Amino acid sequence: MGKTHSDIGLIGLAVMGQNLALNIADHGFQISVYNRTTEKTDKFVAENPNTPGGLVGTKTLEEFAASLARPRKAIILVQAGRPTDAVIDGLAAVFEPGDIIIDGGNALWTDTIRREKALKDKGLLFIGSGVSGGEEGARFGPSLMPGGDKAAFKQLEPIWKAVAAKVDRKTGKPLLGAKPGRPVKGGVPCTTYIGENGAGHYVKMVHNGIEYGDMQMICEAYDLMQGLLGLKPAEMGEIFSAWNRGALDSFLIEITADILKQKDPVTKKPFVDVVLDTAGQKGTGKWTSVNALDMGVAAPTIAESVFSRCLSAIKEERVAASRVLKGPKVKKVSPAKKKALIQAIHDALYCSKICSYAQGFQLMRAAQVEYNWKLNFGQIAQIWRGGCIIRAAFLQKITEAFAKDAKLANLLLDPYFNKTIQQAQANWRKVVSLAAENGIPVPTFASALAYYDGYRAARLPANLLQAQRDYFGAHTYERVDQKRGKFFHIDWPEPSRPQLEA
Ligand code: NBP
Repeated sequence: MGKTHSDIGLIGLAVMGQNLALNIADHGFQISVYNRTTEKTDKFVAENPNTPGGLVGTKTLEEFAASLARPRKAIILVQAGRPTDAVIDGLAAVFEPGDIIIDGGNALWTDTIRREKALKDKGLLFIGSGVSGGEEGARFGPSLMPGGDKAAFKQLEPIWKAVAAKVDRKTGKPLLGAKPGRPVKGGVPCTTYIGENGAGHYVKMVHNGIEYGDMQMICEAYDLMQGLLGLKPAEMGEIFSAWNRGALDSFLIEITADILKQKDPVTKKPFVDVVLDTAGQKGTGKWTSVNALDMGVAAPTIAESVFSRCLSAIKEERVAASRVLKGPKVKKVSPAKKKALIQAIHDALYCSKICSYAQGFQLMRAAQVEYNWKLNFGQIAQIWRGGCIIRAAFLQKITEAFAKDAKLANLLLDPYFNKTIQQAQANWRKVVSLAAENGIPVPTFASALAYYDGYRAARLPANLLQAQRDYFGAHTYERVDQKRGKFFHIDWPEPSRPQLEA
C-alpha cells in the first residue's frame, strides 16, 4: 500500500527521466511521474510495478500536483529551452507558494537565473541542478550539481544525496556496484549545494566543456599512435587499459579501451574503423567557449575541442581538400622507439588534461565574481569523482590542491601539478613537435602547451600588439617604467599609402 502523497514528482519520461525516477524509487521514495505523451507514462509505470518506493502515474498536471506531499517537489527532465519553459509555466499554474521546481535538464545558466527570478515573484522556489552521467548515471548514481534557493535545496537534499553516485570518503574512489533495487550504501555522495540561482547549471556546463576537451585529447592520442606507430585498434585498446591503471584512470579512458577492442558485429572489422569520422556538438561545449570569450578568460583547449568537432563535421569538404592541399608524408617511428613514444603520448595527454581543467576552473573563478557566487572548487572536483562522464582519479588531486589552498590562483601553480608538468613536459613538447613535423593535427595538445607557455611567460609580445593598436587607433598604451593604469599615446607618422599617379 503506497503513501497517500508522493515524496517527489518527475516530469519528462525520456531516457534521463525514466532512469532517474527508477533510481529515486529504488531508494524508497515514492515518486509521481508525468509525461506530455500519456502512453509513455502508462507503459513506464506498467513495466516497473515493484520498485521499493513505488511509481505513481499521473495523466494531467492537476493530478500530478494533487499527488505530491507539501511542499511539493517536482523534477523536470525535458528538452532544454522552450519545452522547459512550457513545463514550468504549466507547473506554476497548479503549484502553490512554497512549492519547489527542480530543472534537471541541460539548461543555459542564464535561463536558470531568469526562471528563478520569475518564479520567486510567484512565491515558487526553483533549483537548477546539473545531472551528469547520462542514462547509466541517472539510473545508478549521477553527479548532481544543484544551484538556486538554498532553503529549497535543504528540502531536496535527502533525496539528492541518496540517489547521487558515492565515492570513498578517504580516497575519493567511486563506490561501484549499484544494481536495480540495490543501491550503494555509505560513502560521500557526489552532490553538494553549488551556489545561488544559475550556479549549478553553470558548473554543469563547464563540466561538459571539460568533457569535450577530454574526449578530443584522447582522440589525438589515438590518432598519433595509429599515425606514427601504425598500431591497430585492439593494440591501442590494451594501451588505454594500461593507462587506466595509472594517473589517467578515468571513465573516458576506460570506455576508449573497450571501444578500441570492440569488433563491428556486421563486418567483424575493428568497430572504430567503420564509424564515420564526423562529430556533432549539442551546445554545452560551445556555451562554455562562448562564455570564456565573453568573460575574457583563456580557455583555448576547451574551445579547440569544439572547433575540432566543427572541422570533423565538414567531411566532404575535407575529402576534397585532401586531394589538393599537401603536407609532409607521415614518417613511421621505428619499433625500437615505440615504448618511449607511447609514454610520451601518455605524458602529452596528461599535461594537456591538467591545462584543460585549469582553464575550466579559471572560468568558474571568473563566473563566481561575475555572478556573486561562492563556489567551493575542491567540493566541485570531489562531486565529479563519481557518477559523471569526466570522473577520474586525477580529480582527487584537484580536491587536495584546493583543500591546501582555497584561493589557488591557477591549478598549474599547485605543487603536485607543477611537478607533474615539469617531469612530463619534455615528452609533451616532443609529441607536439612530432605531430607538427608529420602533419597530424593535435589542436588540444598544442593549444594546451601554448596555454602553459603563455601562462608562465613573464613577458608576452602583447607590447608590440598594444603599440600597433596605439598606432592605428590611438588606443593608448601602458609603460613598463610607470604604474599600471596610466595610459600614454605618441604621435605616429601617417601610415604609408600607395601614391596615386598624377
Ligand atoms: P530529451 O531531451 O530528448 O527530451 C524528451 C522529453 O521532453 C520527453 O519526455 C518529451 O515528452 C518532453 N517534451 C518535449 Br521534447 N517538449 C515538451 C513540451 N513542450 N512539454 C512537455 N514535455 C515536453 O530527453 P533526455 O535525453 O532524457 O534529456 C532530458 C534532459 O536532460 C535534457 O535537458 C537533456 O539536455 C538533459 N541531459 C541529458 C543527458 C543524456 O545523456 N541524454 C545527460 C545529461 C542531461 P514527449 O514524450 O511527450 O515527447
